[in-house]
Amino acid sequence: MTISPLIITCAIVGAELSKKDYPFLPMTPEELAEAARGAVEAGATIVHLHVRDEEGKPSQRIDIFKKVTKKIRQHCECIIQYSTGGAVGTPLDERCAPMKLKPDMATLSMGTMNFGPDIFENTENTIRTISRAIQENGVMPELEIFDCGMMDTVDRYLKKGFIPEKFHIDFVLGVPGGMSGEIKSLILLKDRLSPGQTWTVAGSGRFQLPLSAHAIAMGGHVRVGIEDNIYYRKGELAKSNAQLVERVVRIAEELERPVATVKQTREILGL
Ligand code: KMH
Ligand code: ZN
Repeated sequence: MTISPLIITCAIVGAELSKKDYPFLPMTPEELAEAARGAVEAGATIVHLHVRDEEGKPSQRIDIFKKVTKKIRQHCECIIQYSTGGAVGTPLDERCAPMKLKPDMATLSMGTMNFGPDIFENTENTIRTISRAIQENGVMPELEIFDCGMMDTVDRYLKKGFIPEKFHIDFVLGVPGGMSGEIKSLILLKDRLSPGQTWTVAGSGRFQLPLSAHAIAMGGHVRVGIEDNIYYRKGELAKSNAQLVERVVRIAEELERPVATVKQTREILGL
């Protein structure tokens, strides 16, 4: 069996963090473009993007997504994946809005869950509405799976035609309220996949490193970045998104797994 090149996604900012949590958090269009450039230069080919407004608050405003996308494209070549999750509590129409810009990819979370102390709402109506916005704009969805039951939802919604047949999967593990980031969670989820289905794992916090290493060995793909994990190691903040990507590249090299180029990423995901 030939193993495909490793696709590295970098989630550069997210919606939940502030500068109080992480002083180097990129927030302005210039900072986000610089963070993306660093991550891509280090080996990432997909940038998972949230944006912030002028006050640093999470936003789904089209004009900001447009500006940040333009700046990223000026700095580097990569696949840009917009978040439709937004922040906890973002209204549904706002979550869908940036799809009008037709990004390469967009996320589609597959169920409602506790998200730390909050509720991340993804009802059937939410999922169908976002899925429609994604499909109408010819965007490739990445299904965000936070728990095992969400795989059952994928099967059910596929049968009902609520979600498109072609997608990439991202197992987001270790979020308080979702499935744990232990390796056995990943093994359980991977067993649920149809043959040939492409997948990534995004480990939250301290789970990021061990899950990344296992995904590389298991033939999956990896997402790292400050959105999911602000630490390089226990008690030591990561210097940047790029630093987290660089470590994945080094592990992949040791495991003799080549890192995908943008062209290869497009081929692997059928973009
Ligand atoms: N901010 C989280 C509530 C996504 O990007 O699609 C949801 C999230 C998932 O980050
Ligand atoms: Zn996100």
